[in-house]
Amino acid sequence: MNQYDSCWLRYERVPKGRLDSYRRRCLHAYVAEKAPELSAVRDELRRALPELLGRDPHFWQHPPTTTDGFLAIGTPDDMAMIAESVGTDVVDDLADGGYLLRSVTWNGQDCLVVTAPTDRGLVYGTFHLLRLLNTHEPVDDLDVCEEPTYENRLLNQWDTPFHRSVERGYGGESIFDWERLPDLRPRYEDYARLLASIGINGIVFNNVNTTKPERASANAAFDAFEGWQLLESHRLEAFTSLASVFRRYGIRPYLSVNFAAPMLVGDLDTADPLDEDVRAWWRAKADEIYELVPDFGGFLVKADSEGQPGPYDYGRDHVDGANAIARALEPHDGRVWWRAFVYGTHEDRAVQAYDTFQPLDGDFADNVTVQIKNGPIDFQPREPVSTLFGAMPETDLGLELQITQEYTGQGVHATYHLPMWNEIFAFDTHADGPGSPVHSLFRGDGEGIVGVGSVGEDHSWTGTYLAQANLYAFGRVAWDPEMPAETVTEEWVRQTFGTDENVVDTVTRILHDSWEACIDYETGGLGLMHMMHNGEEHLENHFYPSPDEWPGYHGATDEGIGVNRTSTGSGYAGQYRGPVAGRYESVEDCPEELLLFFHHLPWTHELEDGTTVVQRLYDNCFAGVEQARQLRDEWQSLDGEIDERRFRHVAERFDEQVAQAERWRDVLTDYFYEHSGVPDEQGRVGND
Ligand code: BDP
Repeated sequence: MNQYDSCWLRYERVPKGRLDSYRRRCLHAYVAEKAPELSAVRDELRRALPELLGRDPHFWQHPPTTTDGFLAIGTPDDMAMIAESVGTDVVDDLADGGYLLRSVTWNGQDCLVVTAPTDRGLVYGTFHLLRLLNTHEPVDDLDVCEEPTYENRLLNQWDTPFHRSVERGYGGESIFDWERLPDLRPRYEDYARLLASIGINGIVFNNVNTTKPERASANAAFDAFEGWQLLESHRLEAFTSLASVFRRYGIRPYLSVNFAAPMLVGDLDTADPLDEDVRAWWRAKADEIYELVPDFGGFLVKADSEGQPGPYDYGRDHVDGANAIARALEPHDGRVWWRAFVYGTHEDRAVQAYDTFQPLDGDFADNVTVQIKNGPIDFQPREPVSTLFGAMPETDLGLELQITQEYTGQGVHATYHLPMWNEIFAFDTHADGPGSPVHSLFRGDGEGIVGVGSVGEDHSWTGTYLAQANLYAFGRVAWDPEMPAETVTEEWVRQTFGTDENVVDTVTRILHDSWEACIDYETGGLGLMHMMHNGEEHLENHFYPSPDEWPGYHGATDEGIGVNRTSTGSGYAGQYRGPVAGRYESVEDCPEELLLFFHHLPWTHELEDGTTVVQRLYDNCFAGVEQARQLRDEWQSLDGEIDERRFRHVAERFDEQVAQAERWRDVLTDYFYEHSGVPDEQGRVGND
């Protein structure tokens, strides 16, 4: 038995009602031979079917000649039965990753077919079928056709190699033991299974910070960024074993690299992207990697940001930097994911990414993707969407979301990110006129969705069991951003905690209400942000309230609060397309939940319903705590309905979350009172 949790891949005995139909179609199975992905499919069925069906299935070595029904998994080319019962054309038309599930009658017997044009699609199709069995859905009339919305669905693992730590990771130390490669741990395969089961098709194994930034040299939390070493030849050789684990699940391996690698790993005295020796170094390095790992996906680069080296060090720009590396990968079908998370000279950091990257539209090489965080600041509980979305039509773009809860309660709070992501995806950018939601972008070749990962050595993988839902939901939205939130969440709950309707409803409700609660007690709402402590200790950093530390982000003065990002302020609002810019520019039209992100307003400014800004902030802080208590009580109501281990673990974290929410409320409301001098109308603040 695993010493760690199975997350949503726990296979438990199916109840009687469904068992007959499942057994009829699945107790004989044939999985085509050939690709490594198909051996992974076979392994998964061997794990799952005996548990689900209470019987060992018979795996046929050849296409079955049985008179019983059977489960057939393969491409139409692999098996005549598949080609004849489903048809070759309909399968061939599917995108990479797409698949079909069908119940068919073959030789008078009830059978099931999982088919796809590619082996990766067969992996996804198998996991989809197992999800149906695991959640007791009917399969007698199955006709499922799925294709991923985005070509690239990538996980960014912020692990710091050789130190087993994970930057912004709250699930314990890293699961990856680089020192011991090529030796493998069972956990690697289980991680690959989890990722493949939700459609992830690429993983960047190491932190975007690949070297210790100068600025942080005295900061213990940033002690050891040495990911750049992964490009050393002996490390790359060891890396092949890890890559092969993920390959079986259709997941392409990637590495974060240091822009100065030609100097750090090689012995050049420059990393100038226009220098011929530098270009030759990257070419040789790429050739070496692809010789070892033919399906290598490419490099992720954080350049000229937070102490990481970059093209500016040589008077070059981001196009020069990205293209030089991309050219080396191009013959191998590799890609550079170049991050747009940069700082600059602007006092308002929100302005920077657009200002730096938008003018470069059209100049990046075909195999460069510019990877952009969802908002202009940094994974705050709520931000407006980045102004770069839809603003670089000639450039491949990637959307970066944070799965890990850096600013949303870390390994303690239940904060479900799916409602936030759905808000982002639904936002109308007006990039192509009205009706250009964020989810319609990132769909081209070379584009996609990226999630900053959350797993670690903890039994729960993610630090707290409920945070597994964020990883699950990320994979599902990266597959289909228009899937209703209830569908995604209920899928997760049913697989994770069972199909009891009360449990499903309660956990779903807890998750869906959790994000708004966090926004309220951590910010007061109205678009405020970044009032957290920036401590030395990893687990303190961005966890506790400390509104004094970064006044620039929320703009509190004795007169008012908020940051003027209109044309009379930093001008950030003007970076959006016309109608969006107009809405944000105007105090009257700006949506209330972002009001203070765009406007600096007097504390007593009246909102639409007549409440003053400061009163709304008080009210929200108190409401957030009430909501956190409510979430805790709802969880408590599940005592006895969920296994003791997970029940208690989450219950204890809810106790801490409530205490922490109260602390946030008290610190923030005191701070608002201190600056505004306006007491709370209900006598809760400033009336003593
Ligand atoms: C911030 C994190 C920091 C990351 C940085 C990044 O606090 O640890 O290195 O973003 O995205 O959110 O590069």
